[in-house]
Amino acid sequence: MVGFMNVFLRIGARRCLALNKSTCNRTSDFHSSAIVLHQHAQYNVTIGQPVHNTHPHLIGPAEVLGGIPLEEVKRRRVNFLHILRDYAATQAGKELHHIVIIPSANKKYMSNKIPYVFRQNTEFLYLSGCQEPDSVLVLEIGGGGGNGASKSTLFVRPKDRHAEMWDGPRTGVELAPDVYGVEDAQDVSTLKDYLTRCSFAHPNAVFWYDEQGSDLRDVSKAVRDVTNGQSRSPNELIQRLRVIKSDSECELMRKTCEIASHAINRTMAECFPGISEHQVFATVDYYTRVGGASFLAYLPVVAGGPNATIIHYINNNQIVHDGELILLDAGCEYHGYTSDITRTWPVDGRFREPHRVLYEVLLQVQRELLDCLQFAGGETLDQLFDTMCAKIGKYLQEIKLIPAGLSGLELSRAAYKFCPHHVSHYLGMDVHDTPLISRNMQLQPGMVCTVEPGIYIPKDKTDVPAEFRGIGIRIEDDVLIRPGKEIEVLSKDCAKDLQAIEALVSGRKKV
Ligand SMILES: [Mn+2]
Repeated sequence: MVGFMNVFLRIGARRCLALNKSTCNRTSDFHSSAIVLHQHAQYNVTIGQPVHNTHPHLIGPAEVLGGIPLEEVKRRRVNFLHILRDYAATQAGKELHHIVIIPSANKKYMSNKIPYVFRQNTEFLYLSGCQEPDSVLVLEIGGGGGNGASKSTLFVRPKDRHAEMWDGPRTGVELAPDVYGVEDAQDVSTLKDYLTRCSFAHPNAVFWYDEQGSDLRDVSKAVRDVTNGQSRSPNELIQRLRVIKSDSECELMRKTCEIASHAINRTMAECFPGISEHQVFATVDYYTRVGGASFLAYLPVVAGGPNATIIHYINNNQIVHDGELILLDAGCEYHGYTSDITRTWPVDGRFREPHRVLYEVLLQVQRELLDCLQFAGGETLDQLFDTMCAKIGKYLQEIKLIPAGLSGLELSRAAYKFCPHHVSHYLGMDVHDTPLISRNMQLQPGMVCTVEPGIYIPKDKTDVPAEFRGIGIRIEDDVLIRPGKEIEVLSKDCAKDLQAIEALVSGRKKV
């Protein structure tokens, strides 16, 4: 079958060359993409990012990014323009032309000519599938009562033999329409001229551009010059799409959570009294990458003993002693999708009494919160937060860490002092995903969120018994909301209950 496809593609490629070239390039169905990419693989041309021909172990056939078909990215653009049209229809001047300019990220440097790991701008990657820096996606819809034509143009860096010798291949203007399924591609240096022509052709056009979030200064300046500073960010509209994950995105979320869960299990199993937080960091980093992740999704929190009471502790340079807990908050990025998991365990594999008491309370709260997503009390993330405060309040009263007399809002306020952060955020391509989507929004199938209650008791909190001071615990899982109020705990493989953790860390159970 594969052989047959190759022959078919080779013949197809020749026929394609014989046709009018622009017609061929602009036919953006899967077959023409495969033909053109195949043709270039034959001539040993490489694209500016992994594609199926050059990296079949990473990118499947018909995919533009690992796990994401090109057709899906094209559909995202169509869906975004629908959202924009619907939005425009509710506004004055609904006949207007809309021009949306979405910049890529640029390379960032740690010191002279030494780059940081490149990470693409999420909104740009979501709508273009393009991993290259210094590129811009321009999406347009015409006026005409919301039924006007639409167009997608990708502005990319041109081919440049010298630059490519140093920094690797670029896709270039000619191949970009086939690789990314856009209608047109242009040299990024011509963007300003293009926008100027648009503004002449449509004097009342509405320009959408997120200047604050843009790394591309030249593009920001061009947009400002052309629009007189009159542009508005499209990100909220894009995030309305991004917050609901497609089936392929859910599959990637499953995988990234699975990789991180197993990496954290192995990290627990390799712990011993006297280990440094730094070594725990290295261990979880190692196992996520070996598991297939690109890198950790954020600087992990590796906090031994009382360091765990500092919520964003990232120094990760202390020794963890016998009898102390370790809090590890880590997640990875797999084909652009992130996990975010926290576990807390005794470094020597045995929960001491105050640790056990607090851990059982928090685990009970965390389990009940997962149920709330399915039944009641977790209709929105903000509601889940209120529920968390009430539940932590109730259970901490039971173990006498909060005065018995408190109730209602007073009790929740007292609980908030033990857990001064939100219980959840959306999760996806970014760790704190779709931040412009309110946490007051009704949860819907396809959303992914974290559930992460914690209890933190600083060493100097003198109004609780001494044995509880200096303890910080958080338990965080990643959850996919499914149809019919079902949930799928994506991080379910990560050891969580007391016995499982003790068995794993003490070596009684092998990973
Ligand atoms: Mn989180």
